[in-house]
Amino acid sequence: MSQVFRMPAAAGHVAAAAERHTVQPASAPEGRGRIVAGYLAPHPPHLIYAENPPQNEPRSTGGWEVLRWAYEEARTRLKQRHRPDVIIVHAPHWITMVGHHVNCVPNPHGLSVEPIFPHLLRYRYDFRTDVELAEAIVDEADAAGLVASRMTDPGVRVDYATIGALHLLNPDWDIPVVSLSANNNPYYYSEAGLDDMEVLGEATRRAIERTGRRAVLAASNSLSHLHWDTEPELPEDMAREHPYNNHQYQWDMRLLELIRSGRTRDLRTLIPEHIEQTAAEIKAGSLSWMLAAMGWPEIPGDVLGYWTVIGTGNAVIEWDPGRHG
Ligand code: 2X7
Ligand code: FE2
Repeated sequence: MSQVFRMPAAAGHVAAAAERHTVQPASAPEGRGRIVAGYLAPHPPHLIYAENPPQNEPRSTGGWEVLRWAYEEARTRLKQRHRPDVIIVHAPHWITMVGHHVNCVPNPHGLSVEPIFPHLLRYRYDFRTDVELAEAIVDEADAAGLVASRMTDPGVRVDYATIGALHLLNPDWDIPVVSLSANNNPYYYSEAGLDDMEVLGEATRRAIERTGRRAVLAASNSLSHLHWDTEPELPEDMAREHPYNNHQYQWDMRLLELIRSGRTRDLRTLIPEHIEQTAAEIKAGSLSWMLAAMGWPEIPGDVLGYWTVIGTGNAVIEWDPGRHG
């Protein structure tokens, strides 16, 4: 079924893409390009709301501290250890019906409003895109037979899952960004779309290598995804925050145990089952994209924190090949 959105790479098609590659100058030295770290970086709007940054209009009294402290640690590592040229994010709420889109707008800016929780997230964003890398990812994905497009509309309104992960990883917004859409395929064809994410991940890695970037990848996904349909009067009332049910929690723990012990091959097998059992948001493919780009490394993921947000499971996790490789 995933073939609906993935054409076999015909010889002429590949040659055309290869020709495009040769005419594109790479501004960074060849051979320097690599993925310096990957993060599972969930985006519930509650986390930004709880931080009270100047970009967000609503005010809070805090909440969800364990996840926010995990992000604090991720930010320190990102700035002090990884020092990336670019953060590449794949996010499930920029939904594209046909193929994979990459934001190639040089300076997206505007107001991002969470449609279900507008009282929590009305966020003014203004950031720089690494356009050369963004275009290289489109070319590589295209050459691999995926349906891939450049988003070039300067008025593009950036979704809250992209903004959420990027703000929480780097609230200074002083590192260029590449943002990828989530093709809706998995939501129609169960986990069939995850195959595409493997191809997109590998294409992303090739583009990083070709353009010579030091890249951090961010998979903007929650884990288990059943959630409450009513909200407390005070949204950050932590007396009301707990897993949706024990089944969801136990399945998240199964996944995290494999991640913590570096059993990535087993993790790859478990992901579709975890999705089935918990309606997990990783169904949108961000985690599979990221780990495929990193070559499904058999190294432990460092779980910096796990907690629930309106009952959904959320973990901030770092994979650092430099530390374990
Ligand atoms: O998008 C989300 C999410 N993934 C989890 C929890 C709450 C709201 O929004
Ligand atoms: Fe979400």
